[in-house]
Amino acid sequence: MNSQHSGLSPQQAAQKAFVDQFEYQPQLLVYAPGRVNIIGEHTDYNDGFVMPCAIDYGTAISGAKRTDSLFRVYAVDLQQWDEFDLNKPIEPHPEYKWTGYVRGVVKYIQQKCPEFKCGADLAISGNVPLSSGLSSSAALEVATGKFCQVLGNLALTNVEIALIGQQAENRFVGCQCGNMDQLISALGQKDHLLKIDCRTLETEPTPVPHGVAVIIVNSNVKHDLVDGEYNSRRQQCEQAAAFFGVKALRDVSIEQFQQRESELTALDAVVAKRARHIVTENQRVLNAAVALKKGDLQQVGVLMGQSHVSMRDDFEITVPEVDYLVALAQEVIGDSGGARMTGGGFGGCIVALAPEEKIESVRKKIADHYEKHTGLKETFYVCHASAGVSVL
Ligand code: GAF
Repeated sequence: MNSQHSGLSPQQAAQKAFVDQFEYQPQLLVYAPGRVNIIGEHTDYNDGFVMPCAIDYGTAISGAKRTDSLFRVYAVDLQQWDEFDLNKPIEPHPEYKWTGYVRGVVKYIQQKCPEFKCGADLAISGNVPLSSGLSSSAALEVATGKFCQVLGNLALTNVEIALIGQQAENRFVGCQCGNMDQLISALGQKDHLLKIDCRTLETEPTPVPHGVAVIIVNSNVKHDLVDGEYNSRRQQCEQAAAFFGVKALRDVSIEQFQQRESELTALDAVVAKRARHIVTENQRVLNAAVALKKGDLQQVGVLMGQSHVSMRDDFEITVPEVDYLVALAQEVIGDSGGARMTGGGFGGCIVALAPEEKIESVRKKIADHYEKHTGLKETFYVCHASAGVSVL
């Protein structure tokens, strides 16, 4: 879903397309944002900690209730249609992957709220760059969930909507993702990062420090078709948790890990590296939250740098283009902030926190070198920490 070339906002594009395609007036407009994760990667499905913010790119759904049980869905940016019937078993679409996020959410909403029976017409448009680690899929899931909740007047909280989105992705689409992306899309707060405890679902907002920019640079290495790599990381983490005899790696401290690291390495060196990333990354999130509160950007930058190295060497989810982007950004930012890969990995984006006055020099450094070195053109965004899902 991508409305960015039409010149319209996702909300405007969805509203306009609804009228053009369905030829009557919509009754509801919802919007859910994508996200960027500042620190805490792959820790969510280990019951650990993450610190993302919602971004000012997202997905809008304009729609209206029908009198029958049909769901008719138009994806504005792809110019594709989907149609399914709430009175029949909801199965995956044979061709279009995006439909899984809508169908999956509707299916699990129906399971949780059997009273949800009304069909609907929907026009969907978004501007989250696709396959780049900024959670276009979570934005679509959360927007769909919110749309159904309001349309059906269902007693669902935003947290429940987020968890239904995750369930759709796990069971319907087949990616064993954690809960971070959907939670931040549902719960984001304007101008704040949100530390999330992915086990207890407790959240703690921290303001983005005054004068600090959240910069995102897309390597434009698409991370499509890597669900297998993602799922295998999850399995390796589960193997490590079983070795330590705990429910999830969240329950292993750095000291406990170090005590038994050589034993685990002898058994399976790859699993040991994966576990080392998770155990150290959890601690980095906690440390970063403390440093941010004190306004200690230098320390946040150190932790972001360590996080990147850990993702590159232990979790092995970065690619050379992304490593290069991080190095370029770090060179300019120095100890005034930090940069790291963000998201699931295998391509996608980097995120940097830097004083606003450094934005242009980071942009220039990357523009001068990235394409020459990699043959790919980057996309540069300065984004603003934004509110979560809303009904407009
Ligand atoms: C993807 C997943 F969907 C998230 O749950 C999370 O694991 C992230 O990768 C890595 O931190 O976005």
